[in-house]
Amino acid sequence: MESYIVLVGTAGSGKTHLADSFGRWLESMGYSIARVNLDPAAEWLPYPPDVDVRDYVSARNVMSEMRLGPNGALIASVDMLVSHVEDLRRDLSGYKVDYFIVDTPGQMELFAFRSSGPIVLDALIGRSESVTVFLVDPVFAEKPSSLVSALLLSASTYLRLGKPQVNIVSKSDLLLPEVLEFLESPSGDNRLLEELVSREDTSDPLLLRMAEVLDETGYSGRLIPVSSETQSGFEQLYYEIQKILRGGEDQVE
Ligand SMILES: Nc1nc2c(ncn2[C@@H]2O[C@H](COP(=O)(O)OP(=O)(O)OP(=O)(O)O)[C@@H](O)[C@H]2O)c(=O)[nH]1
Ligand SMILES: [Mg+2]
Repeated sequence: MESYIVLVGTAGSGKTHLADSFGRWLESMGYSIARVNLDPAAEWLPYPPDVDVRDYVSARNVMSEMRLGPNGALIASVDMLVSHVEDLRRDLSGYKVDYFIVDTPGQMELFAFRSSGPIVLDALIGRSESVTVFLVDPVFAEKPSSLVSALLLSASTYLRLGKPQVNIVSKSDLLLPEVLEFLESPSGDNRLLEELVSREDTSDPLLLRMAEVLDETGYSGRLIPVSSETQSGFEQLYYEIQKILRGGEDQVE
């Protein structure tokens, strides 16, 4: 049965390039994939989407027809997608593939945090298995305090979408060596808190407590550095996806 890999992250975090590059990597490993563009505002995509919401709703048209700004048009477009769920399901059913890779809108707060985004996503996924891949932009990985904020956003996305989630730091080819080293280090008990205290002079009780909570819950423990440019980290990403979807079978060494 096919599985859905849903790419979510802040604007410009690299979702679209990951859909392209990770899709190509999966194909090179012998899996069949189809790419789904769920972004009604996408202007240009590096991959030809197999299923494309812009066949039904285009944010650009909504913007001029309804005289809305870009954010209002995206909100209206995602709302309008709800009435095209059956069309999209029919399009998806034309593909018998191992994985559907779903590229989502850049303004994630207008997608994941409003009601229609998760409704559309759930309707498309149906009873299939799915995993959310949350992309942390490398800009948010430079400082431990920024990483705390990024992981809280990830956790809040997880609570909104309600699907098992893998967290990655995208564009890892741009990461400073010390940041990469931290991400690749074995996860200790107080990993993020220790990094925060050793690298930043902070006594903000909320920040320290949040770092502690992320450590206690294990949420700070698995953050895979991944690059769509070099395809580095793809094996580990695939391994984590498999662990969720199939309980660890079919792993790439
Ligand atoms: N160096 C480097 N740049 C990347 C990588 N992935 C994406 N980028 C660049 O980051 C920018 C944003 O990438 P996109 O894939 O469009 O990001 P997105 O999350 O789909 O963006 P929106 O849909 O507009 O929110 C582009 O300039 C990409 O070339 C990567 O792995 N390495
Ligand atoms: Mg995109």
